[in-house]
Amino acid sequence: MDTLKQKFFEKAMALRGEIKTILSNHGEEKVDEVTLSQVYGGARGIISMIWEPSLLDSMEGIRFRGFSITELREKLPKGENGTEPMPEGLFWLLLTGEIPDNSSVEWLCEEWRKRAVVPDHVFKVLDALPIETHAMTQFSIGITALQTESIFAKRYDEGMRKEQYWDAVYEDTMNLLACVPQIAAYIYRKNYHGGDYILPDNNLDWAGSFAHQLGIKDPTFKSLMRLYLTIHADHEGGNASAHTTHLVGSTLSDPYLSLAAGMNALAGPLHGLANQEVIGWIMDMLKELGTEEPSEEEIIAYVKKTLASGQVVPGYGHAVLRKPDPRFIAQMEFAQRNIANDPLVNVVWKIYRVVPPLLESLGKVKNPWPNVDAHSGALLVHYGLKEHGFYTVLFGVSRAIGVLAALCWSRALNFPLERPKSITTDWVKEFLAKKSN
Ligand code: CMX
Repeated sequence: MDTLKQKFFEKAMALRGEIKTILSNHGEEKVDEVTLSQVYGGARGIISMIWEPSLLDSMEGIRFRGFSITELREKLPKGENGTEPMPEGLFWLLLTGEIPDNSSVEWLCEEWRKRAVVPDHVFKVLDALPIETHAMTQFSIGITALQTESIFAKRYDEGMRKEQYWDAVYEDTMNLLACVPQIAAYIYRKNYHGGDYILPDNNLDWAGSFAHQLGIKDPTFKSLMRLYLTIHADHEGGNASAHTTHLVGSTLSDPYLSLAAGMNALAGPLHGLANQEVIGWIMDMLKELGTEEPSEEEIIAYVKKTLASGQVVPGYGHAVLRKPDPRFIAQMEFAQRNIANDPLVNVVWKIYRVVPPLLESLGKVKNPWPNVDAHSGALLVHYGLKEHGFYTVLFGVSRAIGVLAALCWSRALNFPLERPKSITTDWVKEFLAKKSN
């Protein structure tokens, strides 16, 4: 058994024991009260799931195994030119709760290189799709086509025992994470570069090789990809892509099908697709205003127009956060350090100055601050990745790390089929009538 798998197994078995004790001593303890507004309002804030890898605080933002993004940027092993953390290190952390050393990350890097074998039929399936198929649809189909390789599905068919589920999910997770960058890059090169594919570079780390396969040569873009693929990975379990992967995984659908389902959720404009929407919205604004350097007044007028037409301002607001997203701030710091004079980046910063007070003035928006999607597009455009329709796939490559690490934990902890209770409005009426009698 490899070291990571061994470490994960030991931690998971220890936690399984702790959970057993907690439940036998405190299983009837209440952790939450639920209101009708929450039941009708998208289950906001209802505690209903265990998600070991990360926890979101509405004011502080995400903590991965207790570490903030700022701490991770300091503590995780860094990529080639030493500025940004390597996503491999984050995966190790999410799976074990420990910050890995350089040699552990090098091992993981090599392991994913070895496992990065995408069978030909996956590319054939992608090639068969009409070119106008959205990149996220292609990504989901590519992952689904790769499901032929699922060790979990194969072993389940052969009668695998429940205690062994975690092992098969770990193997599928490692293979999937090794392969998703190649599928994503294939889609990018097929859609936008006439099928001029670039093979992985085995001298590079996971994010560096992905940047190379996309065909963007600037070495700083590799650093950006390390940062990007680290910060988008996980945002606790209740967000739509994480929750969907978790739900589908709980049926013992294998990790390939579970991840594909999660990616379908990420493809929604209120979730991951917002990164595409943001840059489209900014470009439309610049076109309409006829300038690359709009004034704050011009931006305010455009935002008002967006709101008046019944649209949301993409990249702003959040279901949980109530402060500027630390993932936005991390990207802003990256831009300040590397491309502070870029006109589009400066537009993003101007929007950041004017949008929060405008949203606040509506009196209904709970969080007027930017989320992760408000900044990423401008960074990508700067380095030449201008095809907005691909942006959510980048998010998806990163999100795979978090949701698959959590899936390993869910099976190792023997979590059951997820099956919350739903009710009807008639049920609510009867409930209220009984209460008032
Ligand atoms: N622009 C305009 N109105 C907004 C808004 C925004 N950015 N954010 C919230 N609102 C509105 C909502 O549409 C809602 O209006 P109605 O009551 O008329 O329906 C009201 O404010 C209250 O919403 P909320 O409780 O503040 O926000 P929700 O938890 O319901 O929704 C989110 C959160 C992210 C869907 C919402 O803020 C939004 O649509 N933002 C823009 C899209 C976006 O950036 N999504 C990406 C989120 C991050 C991610 O998952 O990747």
